[in-house]
Amino acid sequence: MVRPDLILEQRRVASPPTSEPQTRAEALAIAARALRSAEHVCVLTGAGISAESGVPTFRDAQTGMWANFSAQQLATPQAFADHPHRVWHWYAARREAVRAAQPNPAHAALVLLAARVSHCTLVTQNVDDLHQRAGSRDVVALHGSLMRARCSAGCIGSTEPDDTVTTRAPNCTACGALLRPDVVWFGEALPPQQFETARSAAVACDLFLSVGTSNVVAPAASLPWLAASHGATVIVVNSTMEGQRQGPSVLPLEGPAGVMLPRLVEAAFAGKRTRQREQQGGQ
Ligand code: BJW
Repeated sequence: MVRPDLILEQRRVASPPTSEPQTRAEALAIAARALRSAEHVCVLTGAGISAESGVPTFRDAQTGMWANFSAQQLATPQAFADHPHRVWHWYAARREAVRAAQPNPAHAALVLLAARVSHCTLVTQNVDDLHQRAGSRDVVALHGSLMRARCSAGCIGSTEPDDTVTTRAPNCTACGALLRPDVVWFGEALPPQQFETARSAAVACDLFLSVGTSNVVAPAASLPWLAASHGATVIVVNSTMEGQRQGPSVLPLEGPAGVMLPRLVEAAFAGKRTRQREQQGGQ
């Protein structure tokens, strides 16, 4: 039988942490070294990356007319079955908030990162479109899109919702059933191809970067540990490390993503040419 520890030894590991970093500056320097030497980076983002754009995180307490509901109660097939118009209205209000928001420096730092490393896979649990608007390409969206709708009876594919009336779920133009947000609710399966891409990237990467996620929702939450079990270093960027898993392969970077990510990318790649320039042999 092949010993798993020997398999891990054979993998190229991106400068794993050697000792517990003492200060934030030290943690940043160690993480930057790991990032600079990585060949394949897999990034997993959550709601925290959009917080500094003014988009509430999923587990933030709701405000205004939604204050009596929790997001966990509204994001379920049962909630839509029981109160489709209430659920539609909540999603329409969130679409409006996202349309008014702009990508922040954390989204921009990931665009820069993708240009600096040989291979970067960006996986998001977010349903906003801020990564795409920042300029990230080939975003692997595990939980669907807030900006799209589909027939609740499954007869048509994804469509852009008409938000002229936001308080009632519209009917499908093909079969008359209600349209629903094109997102993945609790108890629903993730898009299989997207999840397979994310899983393969977690297995293959030498550095996994987890940003702004509470890491509690399966199966996305398994990705960092899948990466770690295949020898990758895991950098966790979060405004708080409370509730985040620790371990010998984990480098915690505590602070707002909009501050920590640009610093990390700058520290890792200061003076290093972009991949495009390297390929062109440019100056
Ligand atoms: C900052 C910051 C700053 C703040 N800088 N950081 C028991 C009962 C029922 C179900 C289950 C159960 N046990 C397990 C399950 C399965 C379930 C699950 O995991 N539930 C857990 C809650 C326990 N999972 C599922 O149901 C999934 N499906 C599934 O398992 O299917 C099986 C199946 C197979 C085959 C056939 C059928 C079924 C589906 C999960 C779908 C999740 N969907 C949602 C809603 C999307 C639509 C919408 O947005 O309305 O996705 S839930 C919600 O959580 C949303 C998010 O993408 C996801 C993750 O949240 P995220 O991004 O981590 O946000 P927060 O708010 O939790 O955290 C923010 C973080 O940012 C915090 O850590 C802050 O500290 C940090 N932060 N500001 C950096 N400035």
